[in-house]
Amino acid sequence: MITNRTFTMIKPDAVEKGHTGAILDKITASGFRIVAMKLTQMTLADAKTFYAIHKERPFFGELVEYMTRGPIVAAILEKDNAVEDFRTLIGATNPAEAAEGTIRRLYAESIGENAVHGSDSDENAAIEGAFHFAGREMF
Ligand code: 3AN
Repeated sequence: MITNRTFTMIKPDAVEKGHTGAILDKITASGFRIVAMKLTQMTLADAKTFYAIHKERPFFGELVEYMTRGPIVAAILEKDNAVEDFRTLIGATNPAEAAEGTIRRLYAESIGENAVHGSDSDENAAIEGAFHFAGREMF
């Protein structure tokens, strides 16, 4: 198991608003190396699979609709302690509670449309990275 990698998505709201460059700049300036990256759009089936863990939650329909409405930037990132350090960099799920200077505080609108995803464990980072990228797309 690779433990120094995490998976992120710059979500449709942030891509739509033109924040992609600023967010990538903050990520690389914080010491993360981009291992894999692409602009892509999830299908309904993709989003339902990716967020299957949330399928019983009341916001599931809204989440799937939002995540499929436009392109996202998917990326695998590498850094020591990547999962935890990236969660710190993006801030709390609810941008109103996210710390000053975090990506969600700077660029997210709401708990539903919160600009970026960050894996919550090494295990999920590996699963989520493999969901979006083939081995030959990782560098
Ligand atoms: P995080 O993205 O911080 O790990 P999760 O895994 O609890 O948060 O939630 C996954 C995604 O589901 C969030 N990024 C957000 O888009 C959406 N979400 C979470 N909680 C809510 C909520 N209470 N209402 C609407 N959408 C939510």
